[in-house]
Amino acid sequence: MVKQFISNLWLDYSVRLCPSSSNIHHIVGDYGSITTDHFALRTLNLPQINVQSISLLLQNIGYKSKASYIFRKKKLYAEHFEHIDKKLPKIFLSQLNLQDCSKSLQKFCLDKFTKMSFDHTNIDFLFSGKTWDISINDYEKFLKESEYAAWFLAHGFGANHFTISVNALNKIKSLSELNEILIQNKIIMNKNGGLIKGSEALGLEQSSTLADHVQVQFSDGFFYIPGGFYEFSQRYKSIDSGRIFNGFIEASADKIFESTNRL
Ligand code: OOG
Ligand code: NI
Repeated sequence: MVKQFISNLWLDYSVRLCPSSSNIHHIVGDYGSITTDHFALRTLNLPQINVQSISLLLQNIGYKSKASYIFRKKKLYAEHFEHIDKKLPKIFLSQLNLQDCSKSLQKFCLDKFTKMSFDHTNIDFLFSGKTWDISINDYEKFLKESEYAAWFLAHGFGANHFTISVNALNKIKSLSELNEILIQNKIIMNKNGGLIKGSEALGLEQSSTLADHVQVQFSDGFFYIPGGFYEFSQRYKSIDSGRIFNGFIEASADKIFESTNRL
């Protein structure tokens, strides 16, 4: 059940949001086995679809919420989830706090979502894409206010990134070594906040590609906009506990979000 969900989510992400993921697998696969550290989901804090209601679905497949994160400037709230089977990927689930957004964005979302019904017995809605319509003008308008809002309203439900664990690549010693390989292969990386976000002392180093530009159907035609990206992470043992750090770092995550910014 949980494995089926993850493989369906991957299929949607790799086809619809991040077609370059197959090239990345081709490159990175030469250096060890590809293991997912985590993937990320985005949503809005409306009662039917907020972090709290999605977490119930995740609980049903064995995930537990482990920590929460706040991004004041971006108006986001997030939690990360871990599965009882530690081999399964962690999940980073965030929501846009609509109450902090403009009246016009609030109204647009309320009009679209309050009349929609989501089948909460079926976790498949987490990769159902966009079941509403939006014009390119509204997309551009909301993009000025919140890149996150525009991304979610254009793409809907699906993983915005998967993350390859550098720890699981037996032929790679460090994230910077992997970054070099990716850059040599002409992969375009997100340099906001530096190529590598975080540090060994913090327990986590991360880097990511810039999102692929993918074709999306708007109510008035097809347009290319940023879709999904790929992330790479290296986790370290904490000096205090001697255990590997499994959480996320707000300052780093803040920059990872920007991997879907338009160039
Ligand atoms: C999530 C960004 C944060 C991380 O690993 O810190 C994140 C997103 O872009 O939706 O995934
Ligand atoms: Ni991530």
